Parts: sequence; C-alpha cells; structure tokens
Amino acid sequence: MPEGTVEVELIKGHDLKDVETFGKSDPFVNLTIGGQKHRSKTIHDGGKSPIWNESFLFEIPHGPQALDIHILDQEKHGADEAMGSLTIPLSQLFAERQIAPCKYKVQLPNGKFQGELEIGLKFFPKVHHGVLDVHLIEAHGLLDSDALGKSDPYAAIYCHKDIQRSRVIERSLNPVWNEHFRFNVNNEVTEVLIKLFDKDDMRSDDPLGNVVIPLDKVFADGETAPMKYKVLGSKGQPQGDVSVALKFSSMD
Ligand SMILES: [Ca+2]
Ligand SMILES: [Ca+2]
Ligand SMILES: [Ca+2]
Repeated sequence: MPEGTVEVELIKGHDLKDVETFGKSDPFVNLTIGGQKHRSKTIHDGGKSPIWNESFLFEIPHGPQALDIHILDQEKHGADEAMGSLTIPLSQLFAERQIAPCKYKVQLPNGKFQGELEIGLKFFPKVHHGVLDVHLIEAHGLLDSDALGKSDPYAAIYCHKDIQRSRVIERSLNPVWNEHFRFNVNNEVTEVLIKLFDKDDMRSDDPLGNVVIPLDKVFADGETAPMKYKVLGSKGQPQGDVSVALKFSSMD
C-alpha cells in the first residue's frame, strides 16, 4: 500500500453499550495503524453517545493496511473496561482518497454487537520528488488485431499527467522495444499506466490492452528488477504480458 498520511476523523458513538454499573461510561478510543497509536480524549459520563469531534494524523510507510480501533471505559480504580472494537481495511481509502463520515459496527471479541462509531477518513499520498526511469523491455502474446499480417504494437506510457510513446514494432505479437522513458516526478503519483496499441494506417489504432504498475516498491527500494506484468483487456481479460524494470532516483 502507498506511503502517505491517513487522517482519521473520530466523530461520535451511536448507541454504544454502557459498561458502567453505576452512572455512565467514560469512553475513550485507542486508534492504531501499523505501529502508530493515538488516543482520543476521555468523554466523562459520555455514556452511549459520546461526541469526540477529534482528528488524528498517521504518517504511514509502505505496508500497513488496516486501522484498528478499541473503545474503552476509563476507570478511576482498576483497569479500563473494553467497550468493543472494530477494524477498517484501508484498501478502499487508498483507492478513493476519501471516505465520507459513516457508521462502523463496534463488536466484542465474541462478535456481540456493541453499537456504532461514526468515522471519516482521508488519505494524502506522499509526494515523491525525483526521476523515474521506466525500462520497457518487451511483450509476449499480444492480441492480433490486423486482418493481414500481425499487430504492429507500440506503448503509450502515462505517469501522472505525462505521456510518452514507444516506437512501433511492425508485425509482431512478441515485440522487443528495449527503450527507456524518463519521467520527472513531483507529485502524488502512485502508479504507471501502460496502454498498448496496434498501429494502423488509414484508421484509428486498435487498443491491445492496459498494464498498471504500482510504484510503491520502486519508491521504497529505488529499483525493481525486470518483471512481467499482465496486459488486461477492456473487460479485465488477460491479453499477454509486458516486461518492465523500474528505477527511481530520489531528490528528497
Ligand atoms: Ca468509568
Ligand atoms: Ca489493426
Ligand atoms: Ca496494424
């Protein structure tokens, strides 16, 4: 998962189960992503519907994929009492950048429903500065989209708003390009998109499928060895593969 900052907006509890024998619970929340922890303030006598309206920032490295939340009732004497917990996977947040406030189910370890917690989420991908070298090596098993002869494949490589094109290899379903494309990176880019086309004369070029290459690994390691990536058609069907190696020279 990408590096960046996760903002958790802890809004309020809805119909939480009261665990206090006398009076009302004094709820507070422990929030964890990977090894990082935040604790909310305690809402004394907050009871079933404590209102926090607090925000927490997590600077996350490449890796963690879930937010763990534990609600506890603060006690003056003895250990704080568990009021329930929940886990929110972060993959949707990484893809959409923002999840509007909504209610998440709170449960005990035995699965018992304990009410709901209203939470909003935002993700700000880390901005990288440097030069990305995309080494387009070759492709195998591409679609034949010409009636006579074979496809004449070329690649359009998208990095943030930059687009570069490879040369056309005539009449080959296993083209070898061995070309390097250098992109200046100064933005939140998280992946490179490669669109393959068959060059046609007298008509528009036929699409041969797309490849998406996540950049997490090259940002973390500085280099990724040549690797095969699946070419997918418009309905997600496999249409061959492309070999690509990446290098990133960071200027941070
Ligand atoms: Ca208490
Ligand atoms: Ca064609
Ligand atoms: Ca053609």
